[in-house]
Amino acid sequence: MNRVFDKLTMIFKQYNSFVLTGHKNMDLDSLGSVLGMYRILKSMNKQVVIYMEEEINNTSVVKALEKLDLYHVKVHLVGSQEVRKMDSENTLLLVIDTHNIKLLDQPWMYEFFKHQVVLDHHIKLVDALEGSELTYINSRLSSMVEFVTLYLHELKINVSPIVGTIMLAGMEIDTNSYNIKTTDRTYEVASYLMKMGANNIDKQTLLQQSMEVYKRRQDFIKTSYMINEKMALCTLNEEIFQKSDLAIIAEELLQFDHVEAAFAIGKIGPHEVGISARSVGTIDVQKIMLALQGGGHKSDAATQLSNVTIHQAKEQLLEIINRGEL
Ligand SMILES: [Mn+2]
Repeated sequence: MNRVFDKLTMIFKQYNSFVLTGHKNMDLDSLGSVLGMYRILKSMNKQVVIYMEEEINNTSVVKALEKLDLYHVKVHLVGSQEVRKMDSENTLLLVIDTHNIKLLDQPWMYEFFKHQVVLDHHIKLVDALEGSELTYINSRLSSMVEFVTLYLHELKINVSPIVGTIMLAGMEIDTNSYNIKTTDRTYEVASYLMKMGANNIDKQTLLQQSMEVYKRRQDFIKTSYMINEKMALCTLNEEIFQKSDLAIIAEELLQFDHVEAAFAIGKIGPHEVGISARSVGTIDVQKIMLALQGGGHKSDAATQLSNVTIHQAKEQLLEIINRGEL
């Protein structure tokens, strides 16, 4: 990985102005890795801004931004209007934590800026974004926080304790508390973030959820059932949920005895049904989601189906599972 770091440093030296963006519906891994990269570029005396969605749905991200304020850590956040006014010829766009144009909150940005770098840890898509300067996709990384922390380490740059905390929380989210995609290096990165002052109390606050939301999710989890010896399923009602709700439910189902893979199905838009799939690693849920036009990782995948009911989505899922060839 050191060669990528050298390459990045070389590229960064050629620009003075940078825009950083994570993926749509930013999560803590996206935010944490963007903040870490912001720090690296700032230490190189660059002009850097972070693109931030107007409406932030992820409560952990909202809390993280409040914490930055509280600890007087200044980061330059901008909205899309400000980005449009930037020098598109001489600014480098850095896309972190996705390489899928559909997952950019403002896809036009990718065309707008003439120079781009794409860094991601999700399984590579056929139509991956091609950064003019560099595309680096490594699905063996637990998270983009892992990547950026290793880069910080390489450059001997520290982040402030609160940024370290946000980064640690991001890595925890992406690994489902060090249960998936976790390697010895992931723990080393966690240790390095702790050495920089990452704080477990703040981290817990960031990861905490509102009790109402929790109770509502638990109600659905109670209705979950095993669809075969190793797989659990939860189907939600007709309300519209966030994709992250589905992901959390699927993840929570993994804690139960015998569950090796779990699925949560629910409406995520007026005409869209989402399926979130998680596995402890023994069952390849990515294959199952791919068969439903989705994608992801072996232990962490999802799909979105249009113009189907929850019941139909469930039937499709069961049919693929029952075919048994996966
Ligand atoms: Mn991530």
